[in-house]
Amino acid sequence: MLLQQLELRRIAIDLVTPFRTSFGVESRRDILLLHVTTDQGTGWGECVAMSEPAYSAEFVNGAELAITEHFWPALTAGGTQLEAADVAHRLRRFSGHPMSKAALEMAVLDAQLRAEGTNLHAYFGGDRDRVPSGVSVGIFDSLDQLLAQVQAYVDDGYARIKLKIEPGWDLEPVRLVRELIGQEMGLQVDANTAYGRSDIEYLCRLDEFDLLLIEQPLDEEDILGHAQLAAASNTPVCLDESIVSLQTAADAIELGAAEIINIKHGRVGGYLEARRIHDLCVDRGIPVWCGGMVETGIGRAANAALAALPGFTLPGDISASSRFYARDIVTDPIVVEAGHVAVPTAPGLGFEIDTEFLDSITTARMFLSA
Ligand code: SMG
Ligand code: MG
Repeated sequence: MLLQQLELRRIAIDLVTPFRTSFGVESRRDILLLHVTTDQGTGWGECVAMSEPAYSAEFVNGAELAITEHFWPALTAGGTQLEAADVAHRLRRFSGHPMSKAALEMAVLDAQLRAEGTNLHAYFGGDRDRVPSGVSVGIFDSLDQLLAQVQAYVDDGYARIKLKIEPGWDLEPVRLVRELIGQEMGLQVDANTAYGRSDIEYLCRLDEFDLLLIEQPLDEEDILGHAQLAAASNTPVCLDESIVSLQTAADAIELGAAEIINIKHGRVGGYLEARRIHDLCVDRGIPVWCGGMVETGIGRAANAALAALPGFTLPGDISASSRFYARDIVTDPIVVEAGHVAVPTAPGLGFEIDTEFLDSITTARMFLSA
């Protein structure tokens, strides 16, 4: 395909309820969408960078700059033909910014699949037409509020619960939620790097709650600390923030720091690298699951297609669009039925844009030509 134009579109979209994690609280998202025009049609990508550089070093204003000043010029230089599989290679000399690179690859991939009359589910070759849906539950001001929210998600039919934890909000919330949902339902926790190596003994006290996993308790760089926790605790240690590439995944597994991996395309630079990490984990016997970055229907559709691959043996953070948004920017938002979401089969990444609503929440548009 020949790239012709890139539209960068910023949208402002309210969350149905504030989402609090150990690194901050968000009530409204400022999202960068990409719409690429090629000689064979157009495609959409969603950049998962947040407003602040807190989950990772990337943030939405920085992503826009990286794409406009560096990545789009590099992709279009020379006007040569390219496919989605070439994007990461062409951007390889630039360090960092995986979410910005991933968004570009995603837009090109959407255009390519639409042009070929196929979709991401077929492209990946996932063997399921629906995937189990888990929900990520933020930190609350009170335990009563938490329990009411968890009960509502259980009533919505979610297949497993993930609780955000931080020092001061860990053993007690987990104990009460385990009591509420019973022993059978899948329960896991995510600390988003809020603990240190000196907390390893304390974190082992989570073992009594029979959790599916503990996600990223320590710093992104603290691979050794995660290996020490994995050796000390019965709860499987899962890495999120630490896994930024196929190489870091391979090393963390080898070092005993990753007993489970959360795969997010944005964190690793694209869906194609995400797929390679899946394949590696299948080879090494490491279970994976699909993470979420509070995506709109664009990213949610693509995540469901990724999660249909056979190595995704744990429920993903692929909740219904309504978990975060009263109205989605696609006409066919992800819904949860009997604890599962259907893998989209619409052309491309698997969604159609609700243009009228999208326009109504658009705050800025910029057009770059090749
Ligand atoms: O999309 O369901 C979702 C969000 C899942 O908790 C979630 N994501 O660390 O896994 C994680 C967080 C990162 C984003 S929190 C603002
Ligand atoms: Mg996480």
